[in-house]
Order: sequence, then C-alpha cells, then structure tokens
Amino acid sequence: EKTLREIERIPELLKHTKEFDFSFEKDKKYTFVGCGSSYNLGYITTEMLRKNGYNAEIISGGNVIVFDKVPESDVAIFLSRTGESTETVKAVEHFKKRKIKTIGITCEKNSTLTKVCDESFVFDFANEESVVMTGSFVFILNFLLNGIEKHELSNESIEVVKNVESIIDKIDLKKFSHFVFLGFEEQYGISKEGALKIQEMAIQNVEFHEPLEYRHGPKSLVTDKTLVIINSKDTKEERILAEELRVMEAEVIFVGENGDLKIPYKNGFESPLKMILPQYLGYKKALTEGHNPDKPRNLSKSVIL
Ligand code: F1P
Repeated sequence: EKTLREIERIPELLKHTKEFDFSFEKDKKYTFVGCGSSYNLGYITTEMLRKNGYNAEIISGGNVIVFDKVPESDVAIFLSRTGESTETVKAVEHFKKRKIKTIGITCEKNSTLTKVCDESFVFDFANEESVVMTGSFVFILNFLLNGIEKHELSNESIEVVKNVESIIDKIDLKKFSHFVFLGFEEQYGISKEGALKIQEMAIQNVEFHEPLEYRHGPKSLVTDKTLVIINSKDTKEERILAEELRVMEAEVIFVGENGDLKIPYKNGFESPLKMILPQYLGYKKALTEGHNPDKPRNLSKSVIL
C-alpha cells in the first residue's frame, strides 16, 4: 500500500530538513492559511510560535474567502500539499489586496499556489500519491518548527516507526469503534490531526479534546470499545486521567516520557514524531474494516469548491 510506504519513509524525508535555511522573525506578524491537514499544520505552528515569543495566527481558507477576513500581518503563509485547495488558493488574493507578503508551502511545483504567491517553498520530494497526508505532514511540520529551533528528528523517527508498528499490531482493532485524542496546546493540534487521520482512512467516530475538558461531559461516551490516545506533556494530571479512563474500561495509549509509546516531551518540538501513531493506526484500522487507506470514500486529493 502507498500509505504504508509513505509512513515508513518518514526517516528519509526528515533528513531533508537541514537542506533548508528558514527562520521566523520575532518582529514580524505571521498569518497561516490552510484547509484540513494543512490547517492543522498552521495551528500547531502558531501555538509553537506564540509560546516561543513570536507573533502568529491561524485562519482557515474558508474563513478568509467567505467573509474576506484578513488578519493584520506582515507575512501570510499558505499551506497546501497539492497547492490546489480552492479556499487556500483564493485566499491569497485577499492578502495581496492588502499588500501583505505571501509565501506558499506545497509539495507540487507547478501548482496554482506557487503561481499566485510572491515566494514559495516546494517540497516535491515529500509529495505523495495517497489522498491522505502522512509523511508530507510530518516533514512540513518539522520544517516549520525548525524555523523556531533546530531539531534533527530523522534518527529518532526510525525508532518511533518501529515502536508504533509493534504497539498497534498487538491491539485487536476490530474491537474499537470510538477513538479519542487528547492534548493541550500544540498537542491539541496534534490530536486534531490524529482524529482527522482516523476519520479519513478508517471512517470511524472520533473526538479530540483538551485532556481535562474531556472529563466535563465527553467522557460519558466511554465504553470498552473506546481507544484513547493521550498526546501528553508528561503532566501528573494527564497520568491520573489515563488511570481514570482505564477504570472506565477504555484502552489508553499514553504518549510521553514513560508512556506506552515513549516520546519524551521536548516543549512541542517532538510533535512531528507524535503524528506517526495516528497515521499508522488509521491505516491499520482501515484495513481491518476493509477500506482502502490510499483512497478514502467521499474524499479527493484536493478538494475543489
Ligand atoms: C487539504 C486537504 C487534505 C485532506 C484531503 C483534502 O489539502 O484538506 O488535508 O487530507 O486530501 O484536502 P491540501 O490543500 O494540503 O492539498
């Protein structure tokens, strides 16, 4: 399957990170624009920029084009793997009209996005055949976070791919029909994107919440068919929550320093590695349910409006 190949080449993709010299600047205000997974890329990057003292904001392409909503900014960064999502491409002119610098980030070199933006980064080596973004998401996220602080994740990702496969392959996925992703701040963005992977590939009921918010209502839905993934910041509260959910008979995969999947919290710079679990989980659950993970139903590689 293409999706599996695209996940397993993540360590190779991450090696390319050092070829690019890109840094965010503290005296500039950045606005990110994207749809779907590309929106989530912008969301996580915005959270990371803000907590490191930068000025950034995220807005969906839809919000820009329907309401002509253009946040004040010095630079607008348009994210789109295909460079063709209608809302993202159309959003560019709304920013240009206000004389804001536009930068496209895409995997498709002759895409419309590269034609309409002032400048572009094109990662054609990270392009994918599958409809669902996997490796390209991990690469672009690591590229963006390296604009804040340099982190070489290629070697660590070899181990993570191996560990993820061994954890997920041991679970009887047939049993689960309800998936929940939990995380704070940038981990919330990771959880939102994790949820999208399970929806797109495996066509399942999925939720994502902040960890402690989950206790205020949503946990009513927990049964022994619930699989919870906690993208932790290694806090005491998240550990207690994991125990509470296990008592309620949910299966919990704790991702963190001493978690079931060991990825120590590094102020969010480890986030690209945390995407590998939901990507592989979505792929495996799709196979279990007889769905084609490379080409999910009701979805195309770029959504045209
Ligand atoms: C955005 C996107 C993908 C989604 C699907 C439809 O694409 O929403 O995130 O998985 O493929 O399109 P793009 O703008 O990044 O090409």
